[in-house]
Amino acid sequence: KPDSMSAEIWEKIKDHPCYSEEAHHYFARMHVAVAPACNIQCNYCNRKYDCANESRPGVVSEKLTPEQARRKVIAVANEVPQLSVLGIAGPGDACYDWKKTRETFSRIADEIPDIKLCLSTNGLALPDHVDEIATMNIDHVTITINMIDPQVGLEIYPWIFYKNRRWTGPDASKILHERQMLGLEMLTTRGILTKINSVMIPGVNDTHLAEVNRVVKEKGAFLHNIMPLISDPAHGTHYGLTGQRGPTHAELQALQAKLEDGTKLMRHCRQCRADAVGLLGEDRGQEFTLTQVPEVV
Ligand code: CLF
Ligand code: SF4
Repeated sequence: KPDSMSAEIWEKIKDHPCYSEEAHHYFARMHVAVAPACNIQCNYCNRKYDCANESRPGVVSEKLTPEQARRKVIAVANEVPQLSVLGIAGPGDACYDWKKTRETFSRIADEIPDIKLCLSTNGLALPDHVDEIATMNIDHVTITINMIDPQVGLEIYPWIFYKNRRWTGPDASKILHERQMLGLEMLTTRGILTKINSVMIPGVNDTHLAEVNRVVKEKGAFLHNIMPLISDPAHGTHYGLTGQRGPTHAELQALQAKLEDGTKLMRHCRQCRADAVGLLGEDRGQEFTLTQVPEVV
């Protein structure tokens, strides 16, 4: 345990492969793709594929019901002894269809009480569920924050769906930003560890991300994970069509170097699929598709 870290935080991260770089050599995570729908549109996303906020875009995950997810997690837990974390990270937003996320986590926690629960969200619906997140012992939440300035958001988010209507233009980004900040503050207050994911989009938010890093640090974020935009015209995303390129490895490293004094950076993210299984960088998802999982467990 690093000297500067409290015992309580160490307990939470020591076997979480994303929150602890050391842990990722020894502990595995799995994702269950129970969250198909999303309440916002990101220009780097194509809904037919996985949520690119946390997952590698351009792959389609098998969508599961909470009961199917329960079966799958039990099957994996029996085969993969390193399994320590269950995440819900797409293919859409894990907080939008909250009932499904909640039901999935509670069914699984009933049977495997020591598995750590983790979720990833764009943050729009997050403040509505923080109290339940706390009572359900979900100790790790990732919010994707790509901007803190709605003018920057204009180029990333064409619309959001909030309070029964669609919002566009600066209003959309302003509401999203306010909800993300509120959600982050609420999580911090309750001692839930937050990771911020930011998609680095050259010419759109790359220079702005230093400001994002500073603000999320102030608000108590534990880690900041800067993910390179993966833009492939074949994925049919807005950016793919406009020819927006992703950053080079050197550009990503240069940005990370500038942020050395800010929120601690995560540098070992592998941009997993929404149905990934195994150690980071190893994907055993195909060994555990529904047809391979026992009907009743
Ligand atoms: Fe999954 Fe995300 Fe939890 Fe990790 S992944 S929900 S925090 S358990 Fe990890 Fe994968 Fe990177 Fe995500 S390497 S894409 S950061
Ligand atoms: Fe796509 Fe995820 Fe953005 Fe929703 S939050 S539009 S699923 S990338």
